[in-house]
Amino acid sequence: MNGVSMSTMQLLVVAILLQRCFIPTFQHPLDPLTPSEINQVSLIIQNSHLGSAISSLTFHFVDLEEPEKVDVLKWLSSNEHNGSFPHRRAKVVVRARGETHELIVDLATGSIISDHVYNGHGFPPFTSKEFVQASIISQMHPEFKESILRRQLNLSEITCLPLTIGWFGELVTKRVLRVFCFYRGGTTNIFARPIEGISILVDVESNQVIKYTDRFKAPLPRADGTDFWSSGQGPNLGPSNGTKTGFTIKGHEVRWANWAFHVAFNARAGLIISTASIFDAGNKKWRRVLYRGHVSETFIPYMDPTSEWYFRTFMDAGEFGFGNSAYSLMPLIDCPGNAAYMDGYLAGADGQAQQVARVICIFERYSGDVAWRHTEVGVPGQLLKSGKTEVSLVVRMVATVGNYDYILDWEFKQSGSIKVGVSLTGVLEVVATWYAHNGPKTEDVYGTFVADNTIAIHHDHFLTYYLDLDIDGTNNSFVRSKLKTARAVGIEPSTPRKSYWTVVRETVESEAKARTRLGLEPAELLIVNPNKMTKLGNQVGYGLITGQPVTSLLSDDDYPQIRAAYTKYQLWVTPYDRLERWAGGFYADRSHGDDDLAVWCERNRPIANKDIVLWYTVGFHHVPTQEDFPVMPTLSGGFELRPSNFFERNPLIKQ
Ligand SMILES: *[C@@H]1O[C@H](CO)[C@@H](O)[C@H](O)[C@H]1NC(C)=O
Ligand SMILES: *[C@@H]1O[C@H](CO)[C@@H](O)[C@H](O)[C@H]1NC(C)=O
Ligand SMILES: *[C@@H]1O[C@H](CO)[C@@H](O)[C@H](O)[C@H]1NC(C)=O
Ligand SMILES: *[C@@H]1O[C@H](CO)[C@@H](O)[C@H](O)[C@H]1NC(C)=O
Ligand SMILES: [Cu+2]
Repeated sequence: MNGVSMSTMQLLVVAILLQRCFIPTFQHPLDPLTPSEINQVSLIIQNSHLGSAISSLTFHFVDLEEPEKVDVLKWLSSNEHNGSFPHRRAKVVVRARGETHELIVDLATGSIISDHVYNGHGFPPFTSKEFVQASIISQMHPEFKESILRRQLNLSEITCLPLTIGWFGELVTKRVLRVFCFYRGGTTNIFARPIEGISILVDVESNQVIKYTDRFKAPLPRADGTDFWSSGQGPNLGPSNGTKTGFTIKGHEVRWANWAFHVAFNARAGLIISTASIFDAGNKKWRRVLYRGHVSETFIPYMDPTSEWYFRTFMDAGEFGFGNSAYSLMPLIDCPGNAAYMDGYLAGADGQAQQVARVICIFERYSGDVAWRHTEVGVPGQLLKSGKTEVSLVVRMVATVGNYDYILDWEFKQSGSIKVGVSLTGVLEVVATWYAHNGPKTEDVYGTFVADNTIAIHHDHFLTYYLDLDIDGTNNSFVRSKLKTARAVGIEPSTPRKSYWTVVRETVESEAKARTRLGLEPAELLIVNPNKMTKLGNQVGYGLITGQPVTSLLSDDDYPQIRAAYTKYQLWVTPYDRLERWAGGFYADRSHGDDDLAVWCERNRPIANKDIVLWYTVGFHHVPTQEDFPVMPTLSGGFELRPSNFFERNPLIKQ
């Protein structure tokens, strides 16, 4: 080989290596931390004074410390993005020597710029290592082994699951998990076969069983008929690989049709949509719509008040993490053949970056629906028909928190609408009972018989969304337009009508007045830019089209309700505060409800012509049915953000 071909060869090798070693880097101020940034953060903390107690240093939360909104907007609007790039900092929560440290780490200087010990109520999310440990400790506990042998069950067929326990007025709270066990014995649907009566309390800090109870025995539900795995739903049964994609993804930025937005992923919220803008073909301008949107908190209270169940009042996003609970999507089942995928990165308990491949998918949806249509019969001699088929862009993630799967969709439409979808599927939490099936004597059960000796417990799902809308700019107002019945009096010439309805617009001045219980009276809920009008003199805005008006039915003095007080209203509006993002408070595990949306709102801050945030809760009261067993067909809900006098006319009609 001569010298020239050697160097060509070397170039080739370098090119291949570069491709293999491709490391994602950030290019947008809201890009999630890259794996190398996560590892850098971990190293900085390990090397600090906190690292000296290395055996007890655990990482509970590692995320981008959000730059100031003004800095992000300045950078985005600077020509060619040549302004100064907002700082790259990480917000980190670690536990060390029994204390919770909140740290801000600056990545440019490689230093910890603040270290604050959190002494308030509640704890950071558990690490997956802690969940695994709690389960192992329980299964090795001698009294547990005895209980299993007494029940004549095989110890190798047990799966134990640790559950968060909420707060019920205790003065001193510890980081503990309550562990419950299930029997596989011929099924993969572990949730279908609870071993009743046994409850194990594990202290997560000392790694010990601190309370063991074996209160009673109940029949073990049958294994047959519970499996959903064997029904052969392997991959590749979906529709064939279809259409070419009409969108582009550059880093985390997505462009499609008239939309441009940013997609991020973190441990707590999972999927995050940021800086969504729409191109207005009418005036050839990009216009801002949504600064940030994501799931903020969830609340899933079960309605069995007995001692093995009363505490099951989960706040999944804060206690477990929706991003922590996200797994790689299944092509052609979770997302269609024309989907593109994005990977996500999380920090493990040791602070090291872990990849979740294909955690988010993005695809064009050809729903078969009609975007608009009309048949005109009024033009003499002609039958005019026209319309447009609906094609939208969907961004999707799935969080599997234990038994339940939440399919989270953000659907962008060319009409300017953003539809947010939540679909529930997965496996129900059931209790085993002596009753074989429903009958006159079974009035004391707290759910629905879904199989022999098996009751699926009543419960709710509340998913509260954080929606920082910035309609055509940062300062917005919340307008509640009530539809009021008016009497048809004083109209000349007189009318035979007695009544009609009219719209009474009210700009809501303060956050306490903005709290809304839907469904009591008809109202239009609008976020407007009070400083912008259409040419026709209407205030530019977006409407919130809500789903089912579901609020929590628990009494206000019930502990879980105190922790999730915000679920008494579906809608809240607060002034933007960078620190107010998690509706149930950042420290959700064992929280006392003293740092949540309802408490922030007590300050009753002004919200008119301010940077404001909408909090909307998608709720489901779930009375289980037999069809939900052994695995539940999806049940969907959601809401829509729809332009309201935002455009001068229907943006689907080319001008
Ligand atoms: C960015 O570019 C614009 C023109 O393209 C220039 O006027 C401005 O000074 C630049 N800003 C910086 C910070 O370089
Ligand atoms: C217990 O379960 C294990 C694993 O499934 C199996 O190998 C073993 O034979 C079982 N033992 C008994 C006594 O059935
Ligand atoms: C779909 O087809 C294209 C072109 O035939 C191919 O490049 C792509 O890998 C296929 N995708 C999947 C998910 O099979
Ligand atoms: C936007 O709101 C801020 C305070 O929240 C205020 O200082 C500013 O004047 C407002 N801007 C406009 C254009 O009204
Ligand atoms: Cu449910």
